Amino acid sequence: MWPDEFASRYRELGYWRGETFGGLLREWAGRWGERTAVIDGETHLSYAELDRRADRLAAGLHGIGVRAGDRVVLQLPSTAAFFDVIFALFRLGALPVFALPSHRANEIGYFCAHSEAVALVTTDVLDGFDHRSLAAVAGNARVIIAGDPGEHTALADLYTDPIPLPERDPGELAFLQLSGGSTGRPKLIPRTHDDYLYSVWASADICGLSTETVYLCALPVAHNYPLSSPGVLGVLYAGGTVVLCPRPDPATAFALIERHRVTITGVVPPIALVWLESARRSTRDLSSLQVLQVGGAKLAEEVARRVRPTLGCTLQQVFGMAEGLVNYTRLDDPEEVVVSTQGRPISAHDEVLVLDEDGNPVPDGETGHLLTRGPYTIRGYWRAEEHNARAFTPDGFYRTGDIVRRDSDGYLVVTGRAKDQINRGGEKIAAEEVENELLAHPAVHDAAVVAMPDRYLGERSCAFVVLRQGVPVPAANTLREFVRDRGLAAYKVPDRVEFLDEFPTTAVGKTSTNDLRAALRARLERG
Ligand code: OOB
Repeated sequence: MWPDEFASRYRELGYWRGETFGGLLREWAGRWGERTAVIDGETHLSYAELDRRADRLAAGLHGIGVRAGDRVVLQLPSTAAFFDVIFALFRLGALPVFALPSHRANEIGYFCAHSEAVALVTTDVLDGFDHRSLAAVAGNARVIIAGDPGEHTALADLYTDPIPLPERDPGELAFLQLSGGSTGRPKLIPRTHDDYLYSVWASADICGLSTETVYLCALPVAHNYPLSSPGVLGVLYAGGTVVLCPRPDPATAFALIERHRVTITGVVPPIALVWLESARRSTRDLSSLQVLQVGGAKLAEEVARRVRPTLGCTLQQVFGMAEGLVNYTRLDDPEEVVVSTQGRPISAHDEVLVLDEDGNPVPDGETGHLLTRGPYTIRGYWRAEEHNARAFTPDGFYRTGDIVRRDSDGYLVVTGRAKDQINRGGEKIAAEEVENELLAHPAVHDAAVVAMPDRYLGERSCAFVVLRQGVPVPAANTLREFVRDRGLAAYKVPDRVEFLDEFPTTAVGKTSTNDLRAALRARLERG
């Protein structure tokens, strides 16, 4: 949490407005009552209905023992139920832990255990996977299912007559987000009402949202980007309409854009690429679209240049992180800035440092490590003291692990990454987490996971493996299956597995991932 002097400054500046999510929904319902807040298929929910549903579900969750400060692991796709649950929890003061639909037993089990969750809210069957099976790893958490509950508690049965609940304190935690991570398990990111809401309303301003906004939520809603940059929460703040999109393929997304006259949406670079290809052949009317946001991973300049000519809308690059700092190109920036930079910070009080290897600031225009501190960037992960000592400087700057260049106007260009992470089309993979799973295989002596360049996703993952002596050699696919069977999300399963007799080492004897990446490049070039 922020030191007092910073907290008071952010309040005095008017960034932290003393609002809470639960309180705001009440205000919105008063102001925009019957306007449509959320569209999920044929279901249209007004602001007033959202407010009533949150009250009824809060009462039901209270009835089964969910209390202020409790953690609830939440794994829902982009559906209306997601909104009911988050606002019900906000009203109770209980903290959602935002898991993604692609997470499996490994991740969900860890989130439940580490957060000491009292409940796991998930769905029934999605993309062929039965999420009810995750009950096996929920530990003491009560399992609540949106959909057919099987032997578990049905979310639908929890809506009951509202009970009086005390207002929450804007300075307290609202929820826990997940970090993309670079070391071991994903870290939990504690966000308060005050700090997160600042990023939400300031983003809504920057993106020009209003009651006329129709936002297509094309990415999984629980991720920080579609949630708050400006995302669904920004749209609700502005009194607009959120259209939920079950899948981001062009057929599904374009049909929704046409039907609901969508004005703005946000995607990751691989989806932007597919949309640009399809838009040329599509007969859908996409003329309502004013802004296409692209972020989560680096957008190639060549692709960026195609957005306006192909879709006839403004591109907005978004370079953000669940830990806080979000950069946007502005809607009135010159095209050159929009296509060639990843934007500048939301706030005049986002402090940005670009440092060389020795920790000294580099001049504008030169690349260095990005560190940041500010009114909506956390000062530490949740219950991770040891890791925090490395991930944050003593004076509270977050080491993002990104390598950037800053120009004289404060715009950032992301040029690389210092963290052991693979950015697979916006989905982040911590190398160490996958290495640990590979190391559990009896034939594996050592493992190192690195990024390999990919035309479509930007990066894919490659696992280098040294086998134990004298064991039968497993097939690459056997190792991939092994990791999957250990309950790791599919996007973390190595795309490629390479066997080596030993790992190249650095001068001090550590595995040299640089050499591994070079070896991989050479192999890929040879074909
Ligand atoms: C967003 O959040 P996370 O937490 O999944 O990932 C953050 C990391 C950044 O540190 C950076 O390495 C990478 O993702 N990243 C980008 C990027 N946007 C994110 N790298 C290059 N260019 C970009 N435009 O990904 C996120 C959170 C809020 C808004 C947007 C994205």
